[in-house]
Amino acid sequence: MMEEGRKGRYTSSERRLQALVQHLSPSGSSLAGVVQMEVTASGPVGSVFEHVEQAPEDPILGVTVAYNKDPSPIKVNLGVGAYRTEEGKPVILNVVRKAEERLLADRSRYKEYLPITGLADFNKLSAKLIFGKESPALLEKRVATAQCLSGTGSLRVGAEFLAKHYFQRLVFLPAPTWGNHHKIFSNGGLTVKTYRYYDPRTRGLDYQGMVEDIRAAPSGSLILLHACAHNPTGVDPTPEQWEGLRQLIRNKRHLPFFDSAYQGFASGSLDLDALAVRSFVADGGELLVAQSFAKNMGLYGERVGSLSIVCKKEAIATHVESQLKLVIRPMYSNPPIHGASIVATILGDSELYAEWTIELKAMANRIISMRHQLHSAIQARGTPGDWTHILKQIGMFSFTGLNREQVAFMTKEYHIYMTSDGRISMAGLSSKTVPHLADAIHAAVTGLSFSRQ
Ligand code: PLA
Repeated sequence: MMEEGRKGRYTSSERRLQALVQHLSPSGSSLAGVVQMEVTASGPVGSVFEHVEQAPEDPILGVTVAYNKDPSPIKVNLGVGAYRTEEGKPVILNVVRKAEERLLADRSRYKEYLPITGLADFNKLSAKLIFGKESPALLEKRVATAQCLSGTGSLRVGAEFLAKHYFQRLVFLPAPTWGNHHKIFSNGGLTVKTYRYYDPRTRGLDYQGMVEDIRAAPSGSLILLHACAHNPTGVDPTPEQWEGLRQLIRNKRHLPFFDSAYQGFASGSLDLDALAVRSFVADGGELLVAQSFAKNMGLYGERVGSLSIVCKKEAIATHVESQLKLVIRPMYSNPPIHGASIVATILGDSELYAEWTIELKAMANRIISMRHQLHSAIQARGTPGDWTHILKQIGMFSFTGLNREQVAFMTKEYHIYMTSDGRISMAGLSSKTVPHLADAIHAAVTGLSFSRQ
């Protein structure tokens, strides 16, 4: 009764604030006093978001934010892994243009909602690309595939599905790994741990450490593996090491989750880059794969990718797919249509497919040639240290070994932007910018101010 009486004396904005205070401090010692102090005739004083702190920029995408603010004409962005031409320009593949022209000309197409799991043709073709035409899992129809929002969205949907339906909540990530993995998996409801992966002394794989950690993980753990072109290190297991890992993971009854963000970018061959995944499918065991078409088709902003879950039987895959829909529907309802239509057009047409593989190989080759040019330029300057890892590393990135201070120096003095762990995107480099980068590396390593001309 007394509450009712008090309520009647407050204006609606006072009541809203009262509800907020109640929400923030349910025990609300002197509620009426607080409300009176905080409210004026014109409404509440200050912002209800006053306590919200400034968040740091993303460690990778924030590099581009800083780069964009720099007015220097010599600046170079080697932060995010985005392919650039020799002229330093972003590129749209010719096959993508052709596919888009076809889509535009086809008047029978609509912009209706896609089903929750996306474009059916895209899903079939995407799964075929990673598993191979003759894949037993595909022939036996025991793969559930959902089109998701690029690689990130596919990982996130996979994480949430596992948190809901898998008995083990532990996911082991390589140390180091793509920084976003940690947040994707913990936000998806899993507990994140790491396994040893990279040895800074050898600048290679710590295979022994990796095996020990995966062996020591509780049976049934989720093991996140980069299908190829490990980010950020550029270090992949050899085929023999993959075989050892496969046996270990299967013996321990762990569940592998592959992140395939660079198929075709490592070797230039789509099939070679899928070998690790295919070897795990060939043994008949279960696994998950997140695919991205951001890099290999240059469809970064189209957000096109897929999650495939390989199951033991067709009926199980059907159930799994039905549950994926329950994860996706309240998250973003259904995926966008345009990017998936481009990919389906290219993968479904033998001529376009053949042309794509040529363009993809050209991108991979340009990256490899940047490795050689950078290595030679560093050699030519007599920079101390062994730089052969620049040649040996695979994929879009080079994990240079430069430390945080050296990176900060290169950004400040040479306007070269890269992630603070010393990773550089080789795909952002060109013949014109290689000498500038080599000068900066030389200066950072020797502590000298090398000529910038
Ligand atoms: N997985 C790995 C290993 C990646 O490196 C990236 C992208 C993704 C997934 C996700 O890509 P997508 O969602 O765009 O398909 N890594 C980039 C970009 C290229 C980024 O950080 O978002 C990178 O610079 O590391």
